[in-house]
Amino acid sequence: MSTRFRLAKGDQVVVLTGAGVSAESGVATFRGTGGLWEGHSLEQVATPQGFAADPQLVWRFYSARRKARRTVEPNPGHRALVALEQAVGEDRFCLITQNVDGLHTAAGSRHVLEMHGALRRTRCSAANCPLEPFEEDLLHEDEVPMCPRCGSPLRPDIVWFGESVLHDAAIHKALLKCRLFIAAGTSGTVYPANQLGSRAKARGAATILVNLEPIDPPGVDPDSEFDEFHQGRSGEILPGLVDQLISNLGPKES
Ligand code: BJW
Repeated sequence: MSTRFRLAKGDQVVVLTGAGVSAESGVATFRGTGGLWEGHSLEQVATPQGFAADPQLVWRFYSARRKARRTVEPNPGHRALVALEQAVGEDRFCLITQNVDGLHTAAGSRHVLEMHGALRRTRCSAANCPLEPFEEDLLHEDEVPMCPRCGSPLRPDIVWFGESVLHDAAIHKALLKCRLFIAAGTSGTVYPANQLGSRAKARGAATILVNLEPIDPPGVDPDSEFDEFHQGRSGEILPGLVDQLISNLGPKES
């Protein structure tokens, strides 16, 4: 399926990605059969209360994710988004990702906002501790690491339910002048990421959804925030979509 949208030079493009974009790299998605939540209670592993109750269980969950991350590589979907950024320019492109796997940066994307944190970072669980989040790839399967500054348990630098997402101000700024918004590989179940499409649309952006399953698609759901739906695997759809956008890139609008 081709897109009816055309970009002009200078247009601001915002892309939101979710777990589906990393699925073809071999990273499990969250919901549904075989998803990361299967066999885990999300209250136990993805809330600050779950961490307070059993930090070792949470570290075991994220250590398994860190270990799995070591063996995966970016896929054609990630690489297509690198090409799109290079074509429109880093200053006109913003890639907002809910993914914590770092695969967009590994692929070569530069303007990336990881709104749900990063698997490769650890931070102190105490709110007022001066320790900065730091990068590490250690597994903590059998011990809970402690903060060298205040002695509180260290935790993965991941945004759990009930916590504020990262880069809120930068996300807001990117949406202000957005002309094209593409959401890819996300179930749209988690706030506030699931509001970004309608926020972009309210600012006049054209909106495209790329997803394996239909999520309130345009034409079926009259209230859909998306103007266009491309159903399929992002690793197969995004390269073609990006090719079209790049080859039809028009002159700067006056
Ligand atoms: C493919 C594909 C392929 C597959 N190609 N597609 C009541 C109480 C407390 C809070 C709330 C509440 N009601 C609402 C809230 C707010 C809450 C929320 O949204 N909850 C809902 C679930 C009900 N949100 C928050 O708490 C957020 N903070 C916040 O709102 O702060 C203000 C606030 C605080 C308190 C109260 C109210 C407001 C923070 C959200 C943090 C989310 N964190 C997680 C887990 C940690 C990360 C980790 O461990 O890795 O982030 S949740 C999990 O879901 C993860 C993901 O980033 C996120 C989104 O999932 P995603 O990416 O969409 O994946 P899936 O699996 O759902 O979907 C994959 C899709 O891909 C599917 O559709 C497939 O079809 C598709 N697909 N293969 C293309 N090859």
